[in-house]
Amino acid sequence: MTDDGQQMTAIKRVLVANRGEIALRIIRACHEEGLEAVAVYSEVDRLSPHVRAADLAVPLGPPAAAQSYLDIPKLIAAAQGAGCQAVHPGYGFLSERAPFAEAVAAASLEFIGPPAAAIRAMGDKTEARRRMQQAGVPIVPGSTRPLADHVQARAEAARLGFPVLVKAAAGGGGKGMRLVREESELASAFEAATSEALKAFGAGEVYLEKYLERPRHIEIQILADSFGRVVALGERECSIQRRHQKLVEEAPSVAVTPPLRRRMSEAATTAATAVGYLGAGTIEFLLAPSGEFSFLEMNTRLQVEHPVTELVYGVDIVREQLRVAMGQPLRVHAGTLQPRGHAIECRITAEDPFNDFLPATGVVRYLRVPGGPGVRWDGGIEAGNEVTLYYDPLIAKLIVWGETRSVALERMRRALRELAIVGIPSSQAFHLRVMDDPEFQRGDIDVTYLERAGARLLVGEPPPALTRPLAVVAALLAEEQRAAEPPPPSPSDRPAVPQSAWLLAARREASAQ
Ligand code: MV4
Repeated sequence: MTDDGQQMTAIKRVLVANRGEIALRIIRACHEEGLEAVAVYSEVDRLSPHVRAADLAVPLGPPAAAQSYLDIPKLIAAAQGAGCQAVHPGYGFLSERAPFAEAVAAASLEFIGPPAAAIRAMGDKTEARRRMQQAGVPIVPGSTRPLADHVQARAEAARLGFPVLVKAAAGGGGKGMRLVREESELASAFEAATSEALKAFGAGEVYLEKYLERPRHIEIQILADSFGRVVALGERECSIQRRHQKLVEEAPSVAVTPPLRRRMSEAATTAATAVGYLGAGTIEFLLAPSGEFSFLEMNTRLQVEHPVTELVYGVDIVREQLRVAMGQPLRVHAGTLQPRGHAIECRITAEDPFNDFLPATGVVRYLRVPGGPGVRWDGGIEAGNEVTLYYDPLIAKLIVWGETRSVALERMRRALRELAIVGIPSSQAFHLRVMDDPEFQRGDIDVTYLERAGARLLVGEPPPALTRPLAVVAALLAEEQRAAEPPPPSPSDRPAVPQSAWLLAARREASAQ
């Protein structure tokens, strides 16, 4: 880009350096923005919807991520070979690797994301804390430099008071993190976190934070353009997590009042400005029960849960990313941004909630996607596709919008009941139980919610899994003969939850085994 923010080369074709639902999401945005999209795919993804949705598709080779979606030279070669002018990294994979952003720029391609310097500053958690402190953004009390040894750690912990968290400077997302409730545990936690961080990130530096009890995880979506405009699109409530994997997200949060939203938005735009941010980013905060919030980390990429913000703000975040990369101004105006209604997202994963969320593999034989008013399905696989252990277990994001939180909640229950996945276990039934949980319904949640509620949510019989071969065959045959389906039952014998005849047949088959 030139100094006045204008694009040197017009973008006509974008390489989407990702797979699955987010690749498809980005391809759709490209098409609406009048751009061509180029997909990349590993051998196991050749039949994926994102490949067929693209205008061109470049094979990357073996399924292992290191040899496909994480292979920087291969991706750069794909972009150049396909005549692209820009690269969108999506989330995960290379999206927050500064060397990738630099390699893209070095190949004279536009990186659809922030400058590498912003990725680097926020990737180093102690540097991020220093930068935020300097900018006046409240941070969790703790150290702003890595600690040299556990002697230093002991002094810092004495200053903060127990409990404290030992965190990896190169970390994020909970890896290399240790909770320390009393001084006697500190030295061993320091060593454990250091070696875990060294193994996971190749960098063993750790620092300390005061441990906040039962906070909410609230994050603010921001957008920044090359004309100096930074806007905040309100918050997402992301407290419903299991082992640092989010399962349900919503916008807005029941805990955020309009004045708190203004203060958090102000802090988030300040944070983005402080690192020279461009494009879409997210500032994560912990919100204490007292109402105090503090900076946790910044995600310098598009996030999985971006759709809930899109639905309540009426903004297409991916199209805004594309516009910013093309040197165009944001289409959103801070003065007019008001959340409208309520959105909830469930991450439907190929995991068995009744078996400790064991990742499931296999072929999705049949998929009935929910629809109707206020329902959005951001999926990346369809019937016939295989779910493998090479990548994350996300099947799709089911997102609903309603005028109020309770309308959205009822709509999610309805949509979850419409959904049918035959062939592999999924988190569907668990999501229904979360929606049915009185604590969730009251919005009485914090980051420990699933830890506390997990057992209660799993009591009772799991619904019969539609995964046994004969259940699959029954579903397929019945689907084929849909035309001959009997009418729904008459009022006198209507079951509590209406089901199609084939689904009932498949369930009978499954439970008969
Ligand atoms: C914390 C915290 C309490 N106090 N930091 C977990 C992952 C990483 N992103 C930061 N995490 C936490 N940091 C302080 N000082 C509690 C958590 C935490 C958490 C945060 C967000 C969402 C879910 C969580 C689950 C457990 C712990």
